[in-house]
Amino acid sequence: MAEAKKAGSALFDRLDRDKDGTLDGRELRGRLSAKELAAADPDKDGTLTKDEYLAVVEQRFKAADPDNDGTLDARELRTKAGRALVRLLQ
Ligand SMILES: [Ca+2]
Ligand SMILES: [Ca+2]
Ligand SMILES: [Ca+2]
Repeated sequence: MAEAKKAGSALFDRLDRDKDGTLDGRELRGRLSAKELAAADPDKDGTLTKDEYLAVVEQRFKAADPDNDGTLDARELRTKAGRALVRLLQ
């Protein structure tokens, strides 16, 4: 989980091309659908702060980790939830 968040944090900085501290739909480049973006954006400003983005990473990580041991093994990464997390981190 710590690694997933570190990767998410580094990716966030890379995707935030205008360095305003948020990601808009364009900067996310298809990583989240419009619907997923809306669900991840509680303040409804159409952009994700790093906290909002990492909350999605955490949510997907938990969904992909049914045995709750805080790590994802190869099998867990191949599940639908695991692949959804990987999509978000690359
Ligand atoms: Ca930005
Ligand atoms: Ca927001
Ligand atoms: Ca696990």
